[in-house]
Amino acid sequence: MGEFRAGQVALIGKPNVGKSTLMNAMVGQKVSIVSDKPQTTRRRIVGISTTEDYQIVFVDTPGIHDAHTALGKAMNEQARRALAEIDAIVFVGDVSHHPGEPDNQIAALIRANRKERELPLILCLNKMDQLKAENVQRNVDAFCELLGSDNYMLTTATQARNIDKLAEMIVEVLPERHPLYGPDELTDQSSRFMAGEFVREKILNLTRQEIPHATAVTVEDWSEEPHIIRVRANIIVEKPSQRAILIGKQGAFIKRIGTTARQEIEELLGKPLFLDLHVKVVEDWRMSPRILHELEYDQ
Ligand SMILES: Nc1nc2c(ncn2[C@@H]2O[C@H](COP(=O)(O)OP(=O)(O)O)[C@@H](O)[C@H]2O)c(=O)[nH]1
Ligand SMILES: [Mg+2]
Repeated sequence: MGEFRAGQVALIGKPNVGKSTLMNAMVGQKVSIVSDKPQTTRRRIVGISTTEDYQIVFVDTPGIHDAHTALGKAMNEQARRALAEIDAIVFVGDVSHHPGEPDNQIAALIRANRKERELPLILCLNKMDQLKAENVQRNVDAFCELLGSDNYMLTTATQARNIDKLAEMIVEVLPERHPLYGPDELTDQSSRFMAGEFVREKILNLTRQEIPHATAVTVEDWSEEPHIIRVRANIIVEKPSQRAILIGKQGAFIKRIGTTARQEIEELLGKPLFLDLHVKVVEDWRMSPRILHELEYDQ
């Protein structure tokens, strides 16, 4: 057996290809929230997979996209910064489709970055479960050509298929090094931040297009008592009409959000939780550097 290997790996790919799902499968627990809405991941999230032989630190980045708002700018900045500190790049693509324009843009960014620094590149061709047999060769070849590498693995992140094989490919290119995090650490996010994210995930998954982009969650109070954790959080929206939708008839909708989020946060923390949710209207919060700072989206 060789020396211990450890390093940071950036997951790069257009929105919705399964980067967060892949990271959670690698870590073995949900550390990055998942939805079918683009731009779910708003800040850099770290997920850690440690065995006796290696530690892979995955960096799940917000996708690069047009920055019209302060939130968009902060997300792009984080994606770029993530690239500066890493030991390898895992490009994630949706192999059930032929690569399109967003993939081209990301490939160009990766090519430019590798010109400055020869970083190892691994292609994770995900959503293999939705890949039609007659398209396999065509799509796989197109991704390999686009990225200039045939170092790829076909995966189904939702079923953890070939995740172990992908991990082996990653470990092969990591430097021999001591672990960067303790053996039990799964993420560098605070429990407080994760609790807010879980609430946001439920909103993303229970509402339609307009609401998700207009929503943020801030944790206002966090007190740990011997047998229970008490949390008060604000759900921030941009308009009174959005507030009305989230609250629902006689508070039924927000109750549903609270119940499903609470169960997941309790699982994460291993302790009962009292979750007190409020909905607040803050016009144009996505333009406000102060609120983005409060949300930790600029860190
Ligand atoms: N069919 C299928 N769906 C997947 C797979 N991986 C992720 N998804 C789904 O794709 C959507 C986006 O996933 P997410 O991890 O949030 O993508 P991200 O934006 O790249 O982080 C979610 O609805 C996932 O459940 C996969 O391997 N197969
Ligand atoms: Mg994501």
